[in-house]
Amino acid sequence: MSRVVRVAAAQLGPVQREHSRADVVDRLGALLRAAHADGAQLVAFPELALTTFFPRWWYDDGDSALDEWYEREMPGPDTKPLFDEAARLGVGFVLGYAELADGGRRFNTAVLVGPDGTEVGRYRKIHLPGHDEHEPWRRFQHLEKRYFEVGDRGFPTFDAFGGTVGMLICNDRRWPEAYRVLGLQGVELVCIGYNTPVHNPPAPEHDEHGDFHNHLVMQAGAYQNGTFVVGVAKAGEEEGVPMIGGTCIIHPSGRILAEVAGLGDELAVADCDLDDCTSYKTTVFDLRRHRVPSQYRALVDE
Ligand code: ING
Repeated sequence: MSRVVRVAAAQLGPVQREHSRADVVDRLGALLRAAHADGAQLVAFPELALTTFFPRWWYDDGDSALDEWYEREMPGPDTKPLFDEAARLGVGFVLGYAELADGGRRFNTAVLVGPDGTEVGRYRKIHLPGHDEHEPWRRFQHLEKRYFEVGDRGFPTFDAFGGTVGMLICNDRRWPEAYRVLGLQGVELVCIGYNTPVHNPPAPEHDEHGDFHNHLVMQAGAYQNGTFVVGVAKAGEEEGVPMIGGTCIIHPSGRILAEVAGLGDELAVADCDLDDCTSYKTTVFDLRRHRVPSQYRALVDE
Protein backbone atom coordinates (compact mmCIF):
# COMPACT_ATOMS: atom_id res chain seq x y z
CA MET A 1 0.00 0.00 0.00
CA SER A 2 1.26 3.51 -0.61
CA ARG A 3 0.03 6.94 0.34
CA VAL A 4 1.40 9.15 -2.41
CA VAL A 5 0.77 12.88 -2.22
CA ARG A 6 2.06 14.93 -5.12
CA VAL A 7 3.43 18.10 -3.56
CA ALA A 8 4.51 21.35 -5.23
CA ALA A 9 6.90 23.69 -3.49
CA ALA A 10 5.99 27.07 -5.00
CA GLN A 11 8.89 29.48 -4.71
CA LEU A 12 8.12 33.18 -5.06
CA GLY A 13 10.63 35.59 -6.51
CA PRO A 14 10.95 38.98 -4.84
CA VAL A 15 7.89 40.98 -3.76
CA GLN A 16 8.68 44.71 -3.77
CA ARG A 17 7.13 47.34 -1.54
CA GLU A 18 4.95 48.67 -4.35
CA HIS A 19 3.53 45.25 -5.25
CA SER A 20 -0.10 45.07 -4.12
CA ARG A 21 -1.62 41.99 -2.52
CA ALA A 22 -3.62 41.58 -5.73
CA ASP A 23 -0.36 41.50 -7.72
CA VAL A 24 0.98 38.78 -5.46
CA VAL A 25 -2.26 36.78 -5.43
CA ASP A 26 -2.12 36.80 -9.24
CA ARG A 27 1.36 35.25 -9.05
CA LEU A 28 0.27 32.74 -6.40
CA GLY A 29 -2.72 31.78 -8.59
CA ALA A 30 -0.46 31.21 -11.59
CA LEU A 31 1.79 28.96 -9.51
CA LEU A 32 -1.27 27.12 -8.15
CA ARG A 33 -2.64 26.49 -11.65
CA ALA A 34 0.74 25.30 -12.92
CA ALA A 35 1.06 22.97 -9.93
CA HIS A 36 -2.44 21.63 -10.57
CA ALA A 37 -1.52 21.05 -14.22
CA ASP A 38 1.44 19.03 -12.88
CA GLY A 39 -0.99 16.92 -10.84
CA ALA A 40 -0.11 18.44 -7.46
CA GLN A 41 -2.59 17.94 -4.61
CA LEU A 42 -0.82 20.30 -2.16
CA VAL A 43 1.02 23.55 -2.95
CA ALA A 44 3.33 25.11 -0.35
CA PHE A 45 3.93 28.88 -0.55
CA PRO A 46 6.60 30.87 1.36
CA GLU A 47 6.59 32.73 4.67
CA LEU A 48 5.02 36.24 4.60
CA ALA A 49 4.13 35.54 0.97
CA LEU A 50 1.70 38.45 0.43
CA THR A 51 4.08 41.37 0.90
CA THR A 52 7.69 42.35 0.85
CA PHE A 53 9.66 41.30 3.98
CA PHE A 54 8.75 44.41 5.99
CA PRO A 55 10.73 43.51 9.17
CA ARG A 56 13.77 44.80 7.26
CA TRP A 57 12.54 48.32 8.14
CA TRP A 58 12.12 50.28 11.41
CA TYR A 59 8.66 51.56 12.39
CA ASP A 60 8.12 53.70 15.47
CA ASP A 61 5.64 52.44 18.05
CA GLY A 62 2.13 53.39 17.00
CA ASP A 63 3.09 54.06 13.39
CA SER A 64 -0.07 52.95 11.60
CA ALA A 65 1.99 52.27 8.46
CA LEU A 66 3.14 49.05 10.12
CA ASP A 67 -0.44 47.77 10.25
CA GLU A 68 -0.57 47.84 6.43
CA TRP A 69 1.59 44.72 6.31
CA TYR A 70 -0.81 42.51 8.30
CA GLU A 71 -3.97 40.55 7.40
CA ARG A 72 -6.96 41.04 9.70
CA GLU A 73 -8.79 38.02 8.28
CA MET A 74 -7.80 34.94 6.28
CA PRO A 75 -9.17 34.73 3.72
CA GLY A 76 -9.75 38.43 3.35
CA PRO A 77 -10.89 40.38 0.29
CA ASP A 78 -7.44 40.19 -1.33
CA THR A 79 -6.82 36.50 -0.63
CA LYS A 80 -10.31 35.05 -1.18
CA PRO A 81 -9.64 34.72 -4.93
CA LEU A 82 -6.77 32.36 -4.11
CA PHE A 83 -8.91 30.26 -1.78
CA ASP A 84 -11.69 30.14 -4.40
CA GLU A 85 -9.30 29.13 -7.20
CA ALA A 86 -7.77 26.40 -5.03
CA ALA A 87 -11.20 25.03 -4.16
CA ARG A 88 -12.22 25.13 -7.83
CA LEU A 89 -9.13 23.09 -8.72
CA GLY A 90 -9.41 20.84 -5.67
CA VAL A 91 -5.87 21.69 -4.54
CA GLY A 92 -4.81 22.34 -0.95
CA PHE A 93 -2.14 24.85 -0.01
CA VAL A 94 0.00 26.34 2.77
CA LEU A 95 0.28 30.15 2.87
CA GLY A 96 2.50 32.28 5.09
CA TYR A 97 1.30 35.76 6.13
CA ALA A 98 1.45 38.41 8.86
CA GLU A 99 -1.57 37.90 11.12
CA LEU A 100 -3.21 40.73 13.08
CA ALA A 101 -5.29 38.66 15.49
CA ASP A 102 -8.03 39.57 17.98
CA GLY A 103 -6.92 42.11 20.50
CA GLY A 104 -4.26 43.44 18.17
CA ARG A 105 -1.88 40.53 18.69
CA ARG A 106 0.60 40.08 15.84
CA PHE A 107 1.95 36.74 14.60
CA ASN A 108 4.06 35.41 11.74
CA THR A 109 1.56 32.75 10.67
CA ALA A 110 1.07 29.92 8.18
CA VAL A 111 -2.32 28.45 7.31
CA LEU A 112 -2.99 24.95 5.95
CA VAL A 113 -5.98 24.91 3.58
CA GLY A 114 -7.65 21.69 2.38
CA PRO A 115 -8.66 20.87 -1.23
CA ASP A 116 -12.14 22.24 -0.47
CA GLY A 117 -10.73 25.69 0.32
CA THR A 118 -11.41 25.54 4.05
CA GLU A 119 -8.79 26.05 6.78
CA VAL A 120 -7.45 22.81 8.27
CA GLY A 121 -5.23 24.57 10.80
CA ARG A 122 -2.69 27.30 11.39
CA TYR A 123 0.75 27.66 12.97
CA ARG A 124 2.26 30.77 14.54
CA LYS A 125 6.04 31.09 14.28
CA ILE A 126 7.86 30.38 17.54
CA HIS A 127 11.56 31.05 16.80
CA LEU A 128 11.70 34.79 16.01
CA PRO A 129 15.20 35.77 14.83
CA GLY A 130 16.84 39.17 14.71
CA HIS A 131 16.38 41.98 17.24
CA ASP A 132 13.72 44.32 18.68
CA GLU A 133 15.45 47.70 18.86
CA HIS A 134 16.66 49.92 16.03
CA GLU A 135 20.19 48.94 15.07
CA PRO A 136 21.20 51.52 12.45
CA TRP A 137 24.63 49.91 12.03
CA ARG A 138 22.97 47.15 10.03
CA ARG A 139 22.67 47.41 6.23
CA PHE A 140 19.03 46.41 6.91
CA GLN A 141 17.02 45.59 10.03
CA HIS A 142 15.57 42.20 11.01
CA LEU A 143 12.86 43.22 13.49
CA GLU A 144 10.73 40.09 13.79
CA LYS A 145 11.14 40.19 17.58
CA ARG A 146 9.56 43.65 17.49
CA TYR A 147 6.76 43.04 14.99
CA PHE A 148 5.60 39.55 16.05
CA GLU A 149 4.79 37.75 19.27
CA VAL A 150 6.09 34.23 19.88
CA GLY A 151 3.49 31.77 18.59
CA ASP A 152 0.96 30.62 21.18
CA ARG A 153 -0.23 27.39 19.56
CA GLY A 154 2.81 25.17 20.03
CA PHE A 155 3.86 22.95 17.13
CA PRO A 156 0.58 21.33 16.03
CA THR A 157 0.08 18.56 13.49
CA PHE A 158 -3.02 18.04 11.38
CA ASP A 159 -4.63 14.99 9.77
CA ALA A 160 -4.67 15.93 6.11
CA PHE A 161 -3.78 14.60 2.65
CA GLY A 162 -3.87 11.03 3.97
CA GLY A 163 -1.23 11.62 6.61
CA THR A 164 0.05 13.79 9.45
CA VAL A 165 1.05 17.29 8.35
CA GLY A 166 2.87 20.02 10.25
CA MET A 167 4.23 23.48 9.54
CA LEU A 168 7.27 25.45 10.63
CA ILE A 169 8.30 28.94 9.56
CA CYS A 170 11.75 30.05 8.49
CA ASN A 171 14.05 30.35 11.53
CA ASP A 172 12.17 27.43 13.17
CA ARG A 173 13.91 25.15 10.61
CA ARG A 174 17.29 25.83 12.25
CA TRP A 175 16.17 24.44 15.62
CA PRO A 176 16.09 20.61 15.98
CA GLU A 177 13.61 20.89 18.87
CA ALA A 178 10.97 22.23 16.47
CA TYR A 179 11.13 19.16 14.21
CA ARG A 180 11.30 16.82 17.20
CA VAL A 181 8.09 18.14 18.79
CA LEU A 182 6.41 17.44 15.42
CA GLY A 183 8.21 14.09 15.16
CA LEU A 184 6.88 13.05 18.57
CA GLN A 185 3.40 13.56 17.08
CA GLY A 186 4.22 11.28 14.12
CA VAL A 187 4.55 14.03 11.53
CA GLU A 188 5.08 12.79 7.95
CA LEU A 189 5.18 16.06 5.97
CA VAL A 190 6.50 19.40 7.26
CA CYS A 191 5.97 22.53 5.11
CA ILE A 192 8.44 25.36 5.87
CA GLY A 193 8.22 28.74 4.19
CA TYR A 194 11.18 31.11 4.56
CA ASN A 195 12.52 34.58 3.73
CA THR A 196 16.28 34.35 4.29
CA PRO A 197 18.60 37.23 3.46
CA VAL A 198 21.91 36.14 1.96
CA HIS A 199 23.70 38.47 4.37
CA ASN A 200 23.37 38.19 8.15
CA PRO A 201 24.80 41.47 9.52
CA PRO A 202 26.02 40.14 12.90
CA ALA A 203 27.86 37.23 11.26
CA PRO A 204 28.99 38.07 7.69
CA GLU A 205 31.40 35.14 7.80
CA HIS A 206 28.34 32.84 7.66
CA ASP A 207 27.01 34.32 4.41
CA GLU A 208 29.01 32.02 2.11
CA HIS A 209 27.43 29.01 3.83
CA GLY A 210 23.82 30.28 3.64
CA ASP A 211 22.57 27.93 0.92
CA PHE A 212 24.41 24.99 2.48
CA HIS A 213 22.97 25.74 5.95
CA ASN A 214 19.48 26.03 4.45
CA HIS A 215 19.51 22.47 3.07
CA LEU A 216 21.62 21.06 5.94
CA VAL A 217 19.05 21.87 8.62
CA MET A 218 16.04 20.73 6.61
CA GLN A 219 17.67 17.50 5.45
CA ALA A 220 18.69 16.74 9.04
CA GLY A 221 15.21 17.54 10.32
CA ALA A 222 13.66 15.24 7.74
CA TYR A 223 15.96 12.26 8.38
CA GLN A 224 16.06 12.55 12.21
CA ASN A 225 12.26 12.57 12.40
CA GLY A 226 11.39 10.25 9.51
CA THR A 227 9.40 12.92 7.67
CA PHE A 228 9.20 14.69 4.32
CA VAL A 229 10.21 18.36 4.48
CA VAL A 230 9.11 20.96 1.92
CA GLY A 231 11.18 24.16 2.10
CA VAL A 232 9.82 27.15 0.15
CA ALA A 233 11.62 30.46 -0.34
CA LYS A 234 10.54 33.93 -1.14
CA ALA A 235 13.79 34.59 -3.03
CA GLY A 236 15.73 37.15 -5.04
CA GLU A 237 16.45 40.81 -4.43
CA GLU A 238 13.70 42.57 -2.44
CA GLU A 239 14.13 46.33 -1.93
CA GLY A 240 17.86 45.95 -2.43
CA VAL A 241 18.24 42.96 -0.10
CA PRO A 242 19.20 39.65 -1.78
CA MET A 243 17.46 36.57 -0.35
CA ILE A 244 18.38 32.92 -0.90
CA GLY A 245 16.34 30.44 -2.94
CA GLY A 246 16.94 26.74 -2.54
CA THR A 247 13.27 25.70 -2.55
CA CYS A 248 13.16 21.91 -2.35
CA ILE A 249 11.31 18.75 -1.35
CA ILE A 250 13.19 16.37 0.96
CA HIS A 251 12.54 12.64 1.55
CA PRO A 252 12.71 11.05 5.05
CA SER A 253 16.08 9.60 3.96
CA GLY A 254 17.33 13.19 3.92
CA ARG A 255 17.74 13.11 0.14
CA ILE A 256 16.47 16.05 -1.93
CA LEU A 257 13.79 14.78 -4.36
CA ALA A 258 13.27 18.05 -6.25
CA GLU A 259 14.61 21.60 -6.11
CA VAL A 260 14.30 24.81 -8.07
CA ALA A 261 17.09 26.21 -10.21
CA GLY A 262 16.73 29.97 -9.79
CA LEU A 263 15.45 32.85 -7.65
CA GLY A 264 12.10 33.54 -9.35
CA ASP A 265 8.55 32.18 -9.28
CA GLU A 266 9.23 28.50 -9.78
CA LEU A 267 7.84 25.08 -8.81
CA ALA A 268 9.61 22.02 -7.47
CA VAL A 269 7.25 19.01 -7.66
CA ALA A 270 7.62 15.52 -6.23
CA ASP A 271 5.55 12.47 -5.37
CA CYS A 272 5.79 11.98 -1.62
CA ASP A 273 4.84 8.45 -0.56
CA LEU A 274 4.08 9.03 3.12
CA ASP A 275 4.56 5.29 3.72
CA ASP A 276 8.30 5.91 3.13
CA CYS A 277 8.36 7.50 6.59
CA THR A 278 7.47 4.22 8.30
CA SER A 279 10.80 2.41 8.01
CA TYR A 280 12.55 5.37 9.70
CA LYS A 281 9.90 5.76 12.42
CA THR A 282 9.92 2.04 13.27
CA THR A 283 13.68 1.38 13.30
CA VAL A 284 16.48 3.92 13.67
CA PHE A 285 14.09 6.71 14.81
CA ASP A 286 11.58 4.72 16.79
CA LEU A 287 11.32 7.62 19.23
CA ARG A 288 9.48 5.68 21.93
CA ARG A 289 12.08 2.89 22.03
CA HIS A 290 15.33 4.78 21.57
CA ARG A 291 14.99 8.23 23.16
CA VAL A 292 16.14 8.80 26.77
CA PRO A 293 14.12 11.84 27.88
CA SER A 294 15.25 11.42 31.50
CA GLN A 295 18.69 12.57 30.31
CA TYR A 296 17.41 15.51 28.28
CA ARG A 297 16.28 17.82 31.08
CA ALA A 298 18.74 20.51 29.98
CA LEU A 299 16.73 20.84 26.75
CA VAL A 300 13.74 22.34 28.53
CA ASP A 301 15.49 24.32 31.28
CA GLU A 302 15.41 28.07 30.56
N1 ING B 1 14.96 34.64 8.36
C1 ING B 1 16.22 34.08 8.58
C2 ING B 1 16.26 32.58 8.79
O1 ING B 1 16.32 32.05 9.88
C3 ING B 1 18.42 34.46 9.33
C4 ING B 1 16.99 34.79 9.64
C5 ING B 1 19.04 35.04 8.21
C6 ING B 1 19.11 33.55 10.11
C7 ING B 1 20.37 34.70 7.91
C8 ING B 1 20.42 33.19 9.80
C9 ING B 1 21.06 33.77 8.70
O2 ING B 1 16.31 31.91 7.76
C10 ING B 1 13.78 34.45 9.00
N2 ING B 1 12.72 35.12 8.50
O3 ING B 1 13.67 33.74 9.97
